[in-house]
Formats: sequence, C-alpha cells, structure tokens
Amino acid sequence: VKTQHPEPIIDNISEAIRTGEEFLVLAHVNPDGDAVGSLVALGRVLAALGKPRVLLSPGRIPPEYAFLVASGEISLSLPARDRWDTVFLLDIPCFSRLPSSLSGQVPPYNRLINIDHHASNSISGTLNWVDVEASSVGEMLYRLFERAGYVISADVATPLYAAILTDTGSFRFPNTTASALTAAAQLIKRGADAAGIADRVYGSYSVRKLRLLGEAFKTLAVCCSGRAAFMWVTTEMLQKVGASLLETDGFENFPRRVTGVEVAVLFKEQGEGRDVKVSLRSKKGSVDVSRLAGRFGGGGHPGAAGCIVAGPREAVQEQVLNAVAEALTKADATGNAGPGNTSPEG
Ligand SMILES: [Mn+2]
Repeated sequence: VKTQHPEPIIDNISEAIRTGEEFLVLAHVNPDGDAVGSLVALGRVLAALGKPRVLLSPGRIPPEYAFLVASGEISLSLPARDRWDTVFLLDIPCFSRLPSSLSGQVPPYNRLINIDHHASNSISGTLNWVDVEASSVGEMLYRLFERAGYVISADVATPLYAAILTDTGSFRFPNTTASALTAAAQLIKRGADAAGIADRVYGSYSVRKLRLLGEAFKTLAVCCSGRAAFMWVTTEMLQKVGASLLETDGFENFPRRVTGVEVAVLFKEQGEGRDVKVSLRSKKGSVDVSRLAGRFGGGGHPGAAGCIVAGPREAVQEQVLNAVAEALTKADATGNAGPGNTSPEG
C-alpha cells in the first residue's frame, strides 16, 4: 500500500464534492490556459459524478484554448438562483479577478471553495486550498481527483495537461517541479496527447497574430544596463494587422528571452490613449514582480505579475521602467534571490 501524506484540506474538498448538491464553478477573468483547463476539467468530473453544475464563462476564451471547451459547456450568464449550494473559485486570488459578469461579487452560497496557487490569494472561503508550490491549479486538481479516486478520463486529462503545460511556460519556468512533471506524466497515461495539445496551444498561431508579433518586435528594447527588456502592443498595431488584444496571449514571454535580462515587461495598450496593461516577468528571481505590480494596484506571482496603469503611453513606460530600475537596484543591495513562480499572472 502506497503511503500518502495526510492532506485534510484535499479530503475536505472531495467530501464537499460528494455531498454538494449544485455547483457553480468560476475561473479568473482574461482566462489563460490554467483558468480554462481547470474550469473545464472540474466541470467534467462533476458531470461524471452526476452533479448539477454551471461553469460560468470567465470572459472571451483565447483562440489557442478554444479546443479545450466543448460547445455549450460554458454558460455566458449566470442562471437565476437565490443561493448556490457550492461555489468553486479556481486560480482566482482576489474578487477583482472574478468573471466580469459578476461585478466583483460572488453570488450567495452555502459553501465557497477557494483553490489557487497565488501567494497573494486574499480570499477567505469556507474551504481554502492555496498551494504556492503548485505549478498550476491544473496540477492541484489532478492531485485532488487522484486522491479522491475519481476517474480521470482523456477529456479530463487533456484540459489538466494543458493547464500545467501553459502555466509552466511549456515546462521551462522555475515552477517546472517534479510534482508538475509527475502530474503531466500521469495525465499522458490517462489519455492527454502531449504533442497534440502543444501543437494546438503553440503551433496554431494565425498569420495575423504572427504579423502583430512582428510589429511588437519592432519596439523591443533593453534598458537598466541590459537587465530589463520591454515591448509594446499598441492600438495602431492591432488596427494595422486587423488583430485584437485576445491575440496577444503569450507575447510577454518574448522580451523574457533576451540574454541577461532579469525583468521583462510587456505593455499592452487597451485602446487608443487608454489604460495600459503591463505584464511583468522575473527571470532569475532577483526581483519579486508581484511587489512591483502591487505598487500599481496589480498583483500575481513573484515571477509573473501584472497591473493596469492609466495612460498615456510615454508616462506609463516611464513610471514602470523607473520602478523596475529601482527594484533592480534594491535587489543588488539586498542580494535578494529566490526561485520564484514564473507562471502566468493567472
Ligand atoms: Mn494559474
């Protein structure tokens, strides 16, 4: 008999699934692969258990993750209920990241179950399972399903594998742990097609998206003596190639690839002269970018974070790059380092 560590929180969650009558499952707005994959996988396990459930749309699904979702599987609006029996929050560190259709509020519930891997998680549910060591919520759900003895069919293994694949940046970021790879290996055994999923996620860019990337690359620059790199996606670029902001998913990984860079920044203008979404990545763990993002009202993980800064562009760039420079100087002074979780800010 394999000895398992006692994990009371996981057992409490599986008990809540067993006894729950009706479930509402939520994942964060601007969904990434972990949000979409976790949402769909939990929905399918609840379906296999014969549990009534609603998966509320976290917002428009980026095209590279659309293959994970079956038609009609996600509800665009919340059906009317006085009260939900059990509400799941997946990969949601704070109420401001709830699907925007909820206007920052969880509808009335009997039980709120919070499953996340963000260190910044500030939600106090009925049951809270926040594992900052986990690569992704997908990995956590794999552990939950395995421990609870639920059947992990190929249609559950596929979205969970996609969640782990994308939150580890294709098994490249420091959160690529033995535990993440073990989960991924087990999911392949359960029918996840690793090459097929990677091809759908990374090998299916539209020509438009690649042209937009080309435009963005023209703005790639380094600063802070080569220790930081940044890149822009502007409204003009989107108009020029006929693309939308949805097609910029994954762009934040490119400035991160520059040799010697410790902090990478992607600026995405949210409309002409409007707010700018800033994605921050820390490459070597010298800077905790969740703190940097926090200075602008955002958040995330030490290795991957984001914030929204009010335009215009020049001012945003100056403020953010000044903060990056300060953080690098501070890192030199304190010798701060750590592995850091560089999964996407979701
Ligand atoms: Mn995640």
